[in-house]
Amino acid sequence: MMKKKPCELGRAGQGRRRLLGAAAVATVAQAGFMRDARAGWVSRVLEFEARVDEAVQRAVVPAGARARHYTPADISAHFKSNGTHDPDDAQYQRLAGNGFADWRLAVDGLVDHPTSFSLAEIRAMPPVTQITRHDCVEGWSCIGQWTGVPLGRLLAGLGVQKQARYVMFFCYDKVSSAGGVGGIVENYYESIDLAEAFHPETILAYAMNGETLPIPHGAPLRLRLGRQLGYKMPKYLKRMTLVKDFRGIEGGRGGFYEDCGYAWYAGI
Ligand SMILES: Nc1nc2c(c(=O)[nH]1)N[C@H]1C(S)=C(S)[C@@H](COP(=O)(O)O)O[C@H]1N2
Ligand SMILES: [Mo]
Repeated sequence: MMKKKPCELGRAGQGRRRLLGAAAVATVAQAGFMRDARAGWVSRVLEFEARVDEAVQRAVVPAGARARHYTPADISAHFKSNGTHDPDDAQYQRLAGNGFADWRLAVDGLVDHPTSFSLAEIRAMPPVTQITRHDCVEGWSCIGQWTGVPLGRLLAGLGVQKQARYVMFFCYDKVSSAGGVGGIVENYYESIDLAEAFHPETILAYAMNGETLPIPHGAPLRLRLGRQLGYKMPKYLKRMTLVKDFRGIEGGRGGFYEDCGYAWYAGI
């Protein structure tokens, strides 16, 4: 019998998380102002801050750096589900009702060969399995084992075009900002750059702790990254698009949490 630990509050990084939280509150206030006043310069300043944050983090964590890997004994007995637990979406519920046999992941945008993949096709690709820690911006961490296909391997066959800079992910669930800051209601979405997309620890996961990915954790497919916070890992994937710029998409900041004021680069 494997000894399993509960998820932990805090751990290393709790102080930083609290700081991040405070910064996020400040940024949310700024973002609210930005929306109301449509002040172009504020938006430019915020974008500059985001770029500086990313540059500083990338200097500290080299692009090829790996996440810490754990052993089966470290796996959390109960892995918290956060955000959406079961998308309230008719199409998703139909797909789930049929064990996701008809689900397909569309891939389009700046690729030579736009296509879509069934779950069976994704499961037939050479898998990787890794035991890593999930850190939520709210201050809790859980350790889990994920199995899936490296995103880079999947993209490599599609002919990613030179102008492409980001992979955008669109999900089945609708979410809204807690305090209604800026009145944001969106389908969950996220974005990562190509360096992150081609990192070997960046996987599209369909299994967790040796079992089919459960609905609370994003069935049938979710993104897993080694070195960023939980909100950068969209669940309930529907479509991926390669773009050179995400400013014209949804709230324009590259993701739902970002549109609510959190950093685009959420390095751990
Ligand atoms: N589609 C979607 N993806 C999502 C979320 C969500 O609400 N919807 N929540 C995010 C947040 S904040 C976290 S911490 C993780 C939670 O993943 P888990 O439910 O497997 O713990 O998913 C992220 N991805
Ligand atoms: Mo999170």
